[in-house]
Amino acid sequence: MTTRTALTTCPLCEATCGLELTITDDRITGVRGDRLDGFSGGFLCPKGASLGALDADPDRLTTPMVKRDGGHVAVSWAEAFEVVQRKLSAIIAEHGRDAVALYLGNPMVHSLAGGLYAGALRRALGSRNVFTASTVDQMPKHVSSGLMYGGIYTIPVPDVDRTDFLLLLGADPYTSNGSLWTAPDMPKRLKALRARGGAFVVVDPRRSRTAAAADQHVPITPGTDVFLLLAMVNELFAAGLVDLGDLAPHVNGVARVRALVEPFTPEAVAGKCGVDAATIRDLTRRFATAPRASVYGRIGTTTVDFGTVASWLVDVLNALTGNLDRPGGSMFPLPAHLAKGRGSGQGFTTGRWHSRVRGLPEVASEFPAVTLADEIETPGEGQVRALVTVAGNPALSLPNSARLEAALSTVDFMVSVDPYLNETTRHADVVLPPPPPSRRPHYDIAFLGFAVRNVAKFSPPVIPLDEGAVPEADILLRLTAILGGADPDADLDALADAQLDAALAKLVEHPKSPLHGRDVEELRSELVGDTREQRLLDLKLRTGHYGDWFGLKPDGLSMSVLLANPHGVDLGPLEPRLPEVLRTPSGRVELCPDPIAADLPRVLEALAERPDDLLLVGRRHLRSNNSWMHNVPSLVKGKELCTLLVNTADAARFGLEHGGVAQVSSRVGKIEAVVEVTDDIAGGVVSLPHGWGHDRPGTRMAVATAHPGVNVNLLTDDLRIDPLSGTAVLNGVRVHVSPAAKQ
Ligand SMILES: Nc1nc2c(c(=O)[nH]1)N[C@H]1C(S)=C(S)[C@@H](COP(=O)(O)OP(=O)(O)OC[C@H]3O[C@@H](n4cnc5c(=O)[nH]c(N)nc54)[C@H](O)[C@@H]3O)O[C@H]1N2
Ligand SMILES: Nc1nc2c(c(=O)[nH]1)N[C@H]1C(S)=C(S)[C@@H](COP(=O)(O)OP(=O)(O)OC[C@H]3O[C@@H](n4cnc5c(=O)[nH]c(N)nc54)[C@H](O)[C@@H]3O)O[C@H]1N2
Ligand code: SF4
Ligand SMILES: [Mo]
Repeated sequence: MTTRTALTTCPLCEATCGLELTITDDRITGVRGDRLDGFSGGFLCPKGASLGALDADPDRLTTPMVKRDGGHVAVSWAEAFEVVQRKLSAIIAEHGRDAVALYLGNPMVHSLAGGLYAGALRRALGSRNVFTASTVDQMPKHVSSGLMYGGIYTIPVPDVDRTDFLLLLGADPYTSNGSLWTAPDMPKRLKALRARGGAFVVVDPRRSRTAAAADQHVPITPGTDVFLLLAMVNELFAAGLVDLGDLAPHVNGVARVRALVEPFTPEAVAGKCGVDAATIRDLTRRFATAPRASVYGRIGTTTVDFGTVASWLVDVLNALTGNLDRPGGSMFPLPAHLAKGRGSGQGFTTGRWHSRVRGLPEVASEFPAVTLADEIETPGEGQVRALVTVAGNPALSLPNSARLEAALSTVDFMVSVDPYLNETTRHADVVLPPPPPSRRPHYDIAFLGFAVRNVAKFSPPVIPLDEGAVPEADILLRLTAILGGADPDADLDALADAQLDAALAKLVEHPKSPLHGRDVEELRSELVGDTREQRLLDLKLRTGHYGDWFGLKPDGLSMSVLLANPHGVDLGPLEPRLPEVLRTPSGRVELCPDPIAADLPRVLEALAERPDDLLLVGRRHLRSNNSWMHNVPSLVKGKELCTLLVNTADAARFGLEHGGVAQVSSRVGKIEAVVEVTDDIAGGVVSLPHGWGHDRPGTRMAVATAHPGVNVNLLTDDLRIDPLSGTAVLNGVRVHVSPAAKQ
């Protein structure tokens, strides 16, 4: 038995914590926060602490599986890829590329392989039927950023370490550890904000852990943040609090915004959102007069009826108070794998094509996930007959999941890249399992772009790949090759080199590039790394903003520098990036984009509608991670996590008892859930977490099956979306509750 320690980066959420692992032989036997990681400072949450158990989960698949006689059996990789190639190419040959749909799930953005190779997979597939978890999550923020700044990833993050006043809407970072806002140890950062005399306020229908720690908790009617934010902007103008400061020369559309928000006075919205006019005025004044302030909205502001308008208003408030792009406000990170921009560009549009069945617009080259079932169910030319899922569990994570599951069981062929046989992959004809976290490298392509400091860190695999295992990068590349028409055993090195060469060719051919005129093959030979992922990342690092440009900037960043600094490299605090970061045709921030202005009449109409009697919202738990970590015993033991939160008065009104069982019904379905009576939730609101419902046959997750919980997405409605982004309405779902009939 040999024991050693190794450093890694936790890939489980957006916080990117550094971990120090104890490794005994080929198992993780201990996990501690890495105190020398300058960014995370030793922080560790229960999910990170259970990385060893997750990594060694006996239910994790170690070989590909194919469906035979209704069950799944292990096969070799060669056989699995041969089946995939044969089936997919036949379907494409007969029905065209749109007949194959792709669903990319959340862990794709937490893996280096996904960050580097998912794009090529999408392109090789060449189908319009691409779906991702973004349209049950953050797509409204991409759309508002695309329209305002020209780039969908140009999302400002609260500069939490330097701000004086933070307004958080529909987010519970004490539990989620932040989202589109990478800041490990959020509790410590928020405490530090208060300790230096600042304040933070939480708007949430539930007294979340973050709300409980805040200076002020403002309960709100679900789905109505848009009205609160409109009234705050209205009040900024009315009270003469608008002051763009240094931002003014970079912003178009202020007068138009003023006209648009005119009807939404604090008095006009108070009844609708359940926040009184005096509180709205007070919040606005404190926000506008704080030396440095930032407003941030997350799940409770995106997965709602007016998600895009609310996401836009968040940035409008920051801009009108001069807090956009300044220290202590909301700022644009500059990660190491990217270069600076040029200050203008093509801008962003949606609806370049539309979905076949519901005619929904394409957004960021994908369709709303809510319409995947439509496209599978509806016959005709272009019908989806095959499905590729990568790191997704749509059977639990998409609205109206009963309908979706029924649709999944009808596709002609389905292949899933996933380590588990779960609610989704049980439908797959072929399952291709990636190696566990300990066997793969990590550099956070997605979330370092939303980090509150510019940092860079590469973590090599801490345990060598098991005999016969295939790295996820290779699984994705091989699928890419197959979809591109290659044999199932095509040479991946050639494919990966071609990708590197294409990227290098752009640089050597560009007259303004420092690498202009250099030799592609020679540059490729200088790339450092044991794997193709690492070498591709090296290319991005060396040609990024801080890069060494292949020796032209000897002090610059490269894979070699990151390998020599396993606790990470600090690249400094966020710096103002306007106008360089912009890609709008005007070269300015478009504060009032036309598509958003065009959605305002819908908001005004909704203002007049009567509030609903009872609305369902979601929540997250520190020990749970969407749908897929319920197979780790330490994370599910103890008190039941999947409960229906009901306010005391509502419990009396509906005849519900603490610990009893309620029946909850909506337009699309009916479930039964254990009741937790608490005044942490506002009257007229009930809450159920998502990701549960592990009671389906044909899965292989023993622990999860013993703690099934119920699937809230049997209640959420696939017909309700935010039209600008196609994002599902998962919060503010109309429901009825009653005591369940006694068994
Ligand atoms: N009602 C309701 N529904 C929601 C939400 C909500 O708040 N309320 N939240 C939504 C949000 S924000 C999100 S992001 C989505 C998530 O939706 P999805 O991305 O569809 O689902 P996850 O639960 O994240 O499941 C991830 C899948 O990836 C697999 N996996 C884990 N690690 C890896 C890996 O390294 N490689 C591969 N290939 N696979 C891996 C897991 O086994 C699992 O099957 O759910 C959404 N659904
Ligand atoms: N522990 C843990 N961490 C996670 C995840 C997880 O499942 N577990 N999932 C990860 C993922 S994929 C994501 S996207 C992020 C999400 O990160 P967050 O958005 O911070 O996540 P939530 O904890 O769902 O917080 C949403 C809050 O919005 C409130 N809410 C619901 N409806 C409304 C509304 O209409 N208005 C307002 N103002 N509030 C509302 C809910 O009560 C809840 O407290 O978390 C990530 N981190
Ligand atoms: S907060 Fe997120 S990144 Fe940090 S240990 Fe927990 S799961 Fe991992
Ligand atoms: Mo998410």
